[in-house]
Amino acid sequence: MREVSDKEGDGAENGEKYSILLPTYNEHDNLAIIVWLIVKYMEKSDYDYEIIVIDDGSPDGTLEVGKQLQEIYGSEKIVLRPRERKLGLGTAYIHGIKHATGNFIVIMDADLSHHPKFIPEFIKKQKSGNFDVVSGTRYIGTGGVFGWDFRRKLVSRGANFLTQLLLRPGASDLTGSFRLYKKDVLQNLIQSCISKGYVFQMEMIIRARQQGCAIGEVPITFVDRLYGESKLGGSEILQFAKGLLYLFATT
Ligand SMILES: Nc1nc2c(ncn2[C@@H]2O[C@H](COP(=O)(O)OP(=O)(O)OP(=O)(O)O)[C@@H](O)[C@H]2O)c(=O)[nH]1
Ligand SMILES: [Mg+2]
Repeated sequence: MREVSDKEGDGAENGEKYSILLPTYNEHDNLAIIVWLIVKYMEKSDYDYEIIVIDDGSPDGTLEVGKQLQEIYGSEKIVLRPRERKLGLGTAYIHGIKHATGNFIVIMDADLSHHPKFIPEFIKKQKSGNFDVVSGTRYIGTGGVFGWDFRRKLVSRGANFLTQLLLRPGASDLTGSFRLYKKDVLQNLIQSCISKGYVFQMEMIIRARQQGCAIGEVPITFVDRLYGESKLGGSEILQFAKGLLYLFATT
């Protein structure tokens, strides 16, 4: 029998395991910090977990950082599942899920925009209502965005607003990507999703609702990346608009 501990969580006793997927492309400066924070908050809560790093041949040596982290934390905790070259986020998730041994999957960015302190809150929320999906939201309660210029805020708000209007998805943050899923639910969802790029996260949550998933929300603060380059340009916005119309037409 396990000893009774004074830690906050009760995950390990329940046989729950959380696989945290970290897709990385040029996150050399961020990976060690994000992993350290995940370990800190997961250990504090006493949940069983693994961190799966899916690096797509980052030229900045992100994978080397991963290897060093594996030596520090062990290969049970840090699982490296690299791919040869940049193949995109959507397939990075699929690749990661294939190797996940947990019954829950946490998806988050590795660039410190998503703070690991919210993971235990996602888990508590999931338990509170046996939710299929728990989605971080910047748009209710204490949630918010830091470090974005007006243009980017406008794009994000606009995208959410338009989508709320057209699709009525019943979730407040559609374009965010910090979420917890039951593994089997996520596998089904990913298979039914067609879009690539920014619209992918939105399609996931909309299809989740469509398929009758129970969705819980947790307010998160989102902080713009400090290190590395942002890729939101005019072409992404256009792609998003196309994707939205596509979803509007097909769902
Ligand atoms: N494995 C893999 N990871 C990727 C790829 N593209 C992006 N990522 C990672 O996915 C996460 C989200 O990508 P970001 O570049 O932060 O996208 P964003 O948050 O929309 O944009 P910015 O933060 O403004 O650059 C980060 O951890 C990236 O390193 C890819 O093609 N393959
Ligand atoms: Mg980012």
